[in-house]
Amino acid sequence: MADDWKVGKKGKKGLKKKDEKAVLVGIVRQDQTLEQIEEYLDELEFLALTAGANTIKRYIQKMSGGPSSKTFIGQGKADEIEDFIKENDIDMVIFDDDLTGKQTNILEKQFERKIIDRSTLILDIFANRAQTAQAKTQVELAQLKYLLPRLRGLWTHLERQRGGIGMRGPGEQEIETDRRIVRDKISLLRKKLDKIDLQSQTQRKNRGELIRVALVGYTNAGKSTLMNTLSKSQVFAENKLFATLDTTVRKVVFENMPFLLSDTVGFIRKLPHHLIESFKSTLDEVRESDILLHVVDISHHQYEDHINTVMQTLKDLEAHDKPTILVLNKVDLFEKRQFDELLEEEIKTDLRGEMKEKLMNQYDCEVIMISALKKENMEAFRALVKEKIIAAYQKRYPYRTMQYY
Ligand SMILES: Nc1nc2c(ncn2[C@@H]2O[C@H](COP(=O)(O)OP(=O)(O)O)[C@@H](O)[C@H]2O)c(=O)[nH]1
Ligand SMILES: [Mg+2]
Repeated sequence: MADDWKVGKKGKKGLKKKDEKAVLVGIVRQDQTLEQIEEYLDELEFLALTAGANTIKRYIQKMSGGPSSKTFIGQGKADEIEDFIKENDIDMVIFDDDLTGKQTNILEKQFERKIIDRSTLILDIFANRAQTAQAKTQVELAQLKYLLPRLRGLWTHLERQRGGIGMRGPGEQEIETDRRIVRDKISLLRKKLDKIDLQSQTQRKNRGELIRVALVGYTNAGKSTLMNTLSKSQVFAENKLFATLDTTVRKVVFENMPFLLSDTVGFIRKLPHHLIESFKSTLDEVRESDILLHVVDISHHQYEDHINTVMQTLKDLEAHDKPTILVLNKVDLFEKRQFDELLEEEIKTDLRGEMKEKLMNQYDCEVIMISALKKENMEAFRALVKEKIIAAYQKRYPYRTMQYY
């Protein structure tokens, strides 16, 4: 059918096969609610879509005793999923949690389909999005680190496939050889990264005395859009997860006051820790900044969860003690969804105020509502950022006459 084919992006790759079909699988643990898992799967579906897969069906399994070490979801559920994917021509099964090598093998063998877990999916998206040598090396390093502890399980799988009389699968020795190859590659990539890091360190040092402001936030919150609005530069912004991997830094001037603004990769719940480790140098931009603008998609019903994930990740990076403005973005969307059209302006203002107050107390930082896309409340936002920058200059150069304001 002609409909099965569409022209690939910009025609570069010629014809692209129709998007792949996926089913999603999540488990509800003892301390979790079904609702929570549904929301997690919403996010997983968005991740799958970003990677090019359409979700056909979701499976949620209650596992009060924790996941099964063999099939993760239990044999009964696995059989049910097997029937569905074989009847419906599904290409892959995506799990919201990370699987062990052993679980992956067992499931792959039963389903005869690609088995993908959350980390693999995120790593795959990152691999596709990486543009610079630095990002590419960082992703490859994370992928190999993820693979290393799973090699044994994967080998067992190969062993079984090859198995037969007189065919003893690979022994410890061969697994060890493979491990060594992966380890060698890891150390090679590390060296390569160190070299690149050194270059970017020098670059950062050369930026001189300007105050550095970093945009941080959950993926898709609107960081790149805000960067574009503030600096009039064209950073790639898209309604997809992880549109931006590489750090972009721009010099911005607010009424004679210059500063550096950086936009970088966003965070997400359960971001594979190897990825954070590998992206440490990209995230140095965040760690070395003077002020954080924590951008939040206020129209997302899980925005508080998002704020907490970002704050935890900042803590992991040891970047949580900086002056921070919580930027509640997409206020246009939020109000379209939450406010009745006929609501009086005064009441709207009150409701906005209440929300701001609540978050201010909850997170103990400045809060402002904006729409980066519709450019709403940008004047107040600029004034607030300017105030923070002046404070940062004063703190850094207490005895100097300021030339900036
Ligand atoms: N309605 C609305 N959409 C926005 C706003 N800011 C960003 N977006 C959209 O949200 C999506 C993600 O934005 P992006 O800047 O790429 O997010 P990032 O991942 O944080 O860099 C894009 O489709 C933007 O157009 C806003 O204030 N209002
Ligand atoms: Mg972005």
